[in-house]
Amino acid sequence: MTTAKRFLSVFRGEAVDRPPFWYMRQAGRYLPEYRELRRTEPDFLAFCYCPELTVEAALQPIRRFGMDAAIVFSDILVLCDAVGASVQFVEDRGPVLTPIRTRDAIDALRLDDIDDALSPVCRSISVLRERLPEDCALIGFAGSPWTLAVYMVEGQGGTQAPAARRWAYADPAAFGRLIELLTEAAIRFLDNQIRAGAEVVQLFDSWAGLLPEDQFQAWVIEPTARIVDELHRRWPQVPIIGFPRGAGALYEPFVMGTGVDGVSLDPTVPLGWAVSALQERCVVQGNLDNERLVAGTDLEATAGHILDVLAPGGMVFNLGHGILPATPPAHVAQLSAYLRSWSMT
Ligand code: 1CP
Repeated sequence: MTTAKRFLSVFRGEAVDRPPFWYMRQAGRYLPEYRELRRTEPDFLAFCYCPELTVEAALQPIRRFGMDAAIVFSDILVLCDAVGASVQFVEDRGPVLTPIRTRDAIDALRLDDIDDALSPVCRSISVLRERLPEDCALIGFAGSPWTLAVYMVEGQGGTQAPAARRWAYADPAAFGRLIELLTEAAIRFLDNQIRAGAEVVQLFDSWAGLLPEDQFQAWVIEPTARIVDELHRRWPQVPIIGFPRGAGALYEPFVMGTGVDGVSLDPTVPLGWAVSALQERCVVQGNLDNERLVAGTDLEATAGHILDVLAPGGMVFNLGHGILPATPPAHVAQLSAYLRSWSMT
């Protein structure tokens, strides 16, 4: 069995010899060869729009660790940039955007340019498809509308999103317009990525955990369901993985209400609960704590426990959130060797 088949087989409900694995943020700053490559283009957005560099960045972890899937190297915020929000990545501070707080500011955003603006990402996907080992699946991705709206309204990440949450209560029609625009943008972007060669797509909703139930329904479940419906209609064979990070008990309505084929579990989701509440409806992915991978303690015992509980019902092994810059590559190598040696029997 080839590993591309292994990754895609899981989503078809077929038996596999071992679960496929990849890691969120498997490319990036924890790898010395990435840091060296990044020095050639200090502007991170320009880096994201240069296929020659992004193809190399995406291949680096595959060469070292032999994951069952590569993810195109880009960032969720390229979609904000492409609709006309000004995005800058500031060294040691992260992304900075001009905050969007009025209906006029929303009306100034444009969908017309996104195909052209994001064509380097799709170009990277088609080159990657040629260069990846045949047995390695290729994942495309986009930020979910709620999480992108958080960055656009706040003008930065890493907050409790007070302005976005308040605006959503005060003027749901205007805020809903922003969500709608981002939903359309995500559909077009992911459709283009699949056309270019992405075999699986993941929607990152990194700030889903900030919302109470009714708001989660309106700004996470409904837009995600629209994206999933539209992509399933156009590409019925392409699995869609949702990642509503921090959603807690709302993971269950998320899976039921969106129709995703897979759901990525953050490290706080109890495994037994994931089996009984989620796994009957979709493939689960996760959920080793990324800080444990930095520490490197009990990696095999912890990964083994995740595999024992989740593998029988259909899983993709991953972390509960992205690899951190402080992660020693030797720990990633150790975990990957263990995952490759693990067997269902
Ligand atoms: O200096 C650098 O090299 C920039 C660091 C960096 C990298 C390597 C950023 C800035 N983004 C990325 C790549 C990236 N981002 C990938 C592709 C790499 C891979 O997976 O192998 C992906 C899938 C993302 C997704 C992403 N970007 C998310 C969703 C996942 C998550 O972590 O929750 C989010 C929230 C972002 C925003 C972002 N981009 C970069 C930073 C520092 C941040 C977080 C800022 C914050 O909110 O605090």
